[in-house]
Amino acid sequence: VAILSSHISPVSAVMASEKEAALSATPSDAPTIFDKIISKEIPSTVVYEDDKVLAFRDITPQGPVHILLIPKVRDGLTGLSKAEERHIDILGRLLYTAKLVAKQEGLDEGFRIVINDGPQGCQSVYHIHVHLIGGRQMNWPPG
Ligand code: TR5
Repeated sequence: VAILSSHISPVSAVMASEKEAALSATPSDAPTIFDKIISKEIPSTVVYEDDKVLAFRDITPQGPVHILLIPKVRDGLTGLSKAEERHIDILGRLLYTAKLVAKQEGLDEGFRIVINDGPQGCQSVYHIHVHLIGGRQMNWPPG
């Protein structure tokens, strides 16, 4: 436990501040930082890209591998709770791409997929995104 907690303490500190940010984030359909990442106005480490999906490394990784997968066109999908039937294809594509990227990243022992939704789900960026986290043992239940 001592080894574990000393290993995760910096991550916990980041998680605490991210959580505070998320709790204070107001659901909104205003443009987000991800628009600037899609347009490459703000640099990111892209690990996968096609005409519909962009996958890039999270700036505050919660594991050795932490990648965000987003639709290039938000189309009202600020979060999963806003999903409509027209979003079924992109939702499937995000998950399928997460599997491809997990393979590409060598996460052969498993990984965690997370979609935070709304203030109670700790969502901080209102452009739907799938977190792909791996490279360490995950715990359950999540915090
Ligand atoms: O809390 P939710 O589920 O909304 O996840 C938002 C994620 O976006 C968090 O894990 C953040 O660390 C991540 N994030 C935020 C920014 C950012 C980023 N990932 C990559 N690059 C980023 N830039 C350049 N700027 C951010 N504000």
